[in-house]
Amino acid sequence: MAKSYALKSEIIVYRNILSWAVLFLLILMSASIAMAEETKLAITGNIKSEHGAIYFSPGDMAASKPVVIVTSSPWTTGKTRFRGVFLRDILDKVEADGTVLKAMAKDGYTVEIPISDATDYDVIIAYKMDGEWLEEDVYAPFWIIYPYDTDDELAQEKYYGRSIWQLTQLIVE
Ligand SMILES: Nc1nc2c(c(=O)[nH]1)N[C@H]1C(S)=C(S)[C@@H](COP(=O)(O)O)O[C@H]1N2
Ligand SMILES: [Mo]
Repeated sequence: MAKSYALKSEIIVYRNILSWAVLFLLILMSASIAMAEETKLAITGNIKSEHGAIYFSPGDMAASKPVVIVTSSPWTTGKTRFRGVFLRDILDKVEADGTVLKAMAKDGYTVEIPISDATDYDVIIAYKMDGEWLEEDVYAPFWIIYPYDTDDELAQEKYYGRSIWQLTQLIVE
């Protein structure tokens, strides 16, 4: 009688350990799913879309024809390789119809970019820098980059200000 009681409580202890282990695994799994979820860029406003915003993850962008800009910039030392896609190609893809882009970043920064910049210059939406994906909470998911070195006109505050990093939203107006 006493023996079977001890056995029973031992089973309960094991069962408890097992349920804690399962719970721990579930927490671990949901944490890694949350980490794998990339921040995306939402394009809204005057675009062709049945259901509102069109979203692009860095992976989605990387599936399009890549463009590389090798340039110096106020934020990097020496020449940096930025990889991305032409802003004009993305605007074409979503059938953007307007004159200005209201760009917003994860850090709260906002700036207006004339759509004419996309055709006047080889502006890119960058997702990689020197071969690495842009870093989360620094520049990710996207960074608007102008070819500052190839056009003297671009190496000025006006265009640096439009070089928004942590870009998460573009509203076409
Ligand atoms: N997400 C984000 N992008 C940004 C900014 C910012 O604060 N946040 N500053 C802008 C401005 S006003 C300029 S001039 C350039 C350079 O900013 P810095 O001199 O602070 O590096 O980046 C632009 N892009
Ligand atoms: Mo600025």
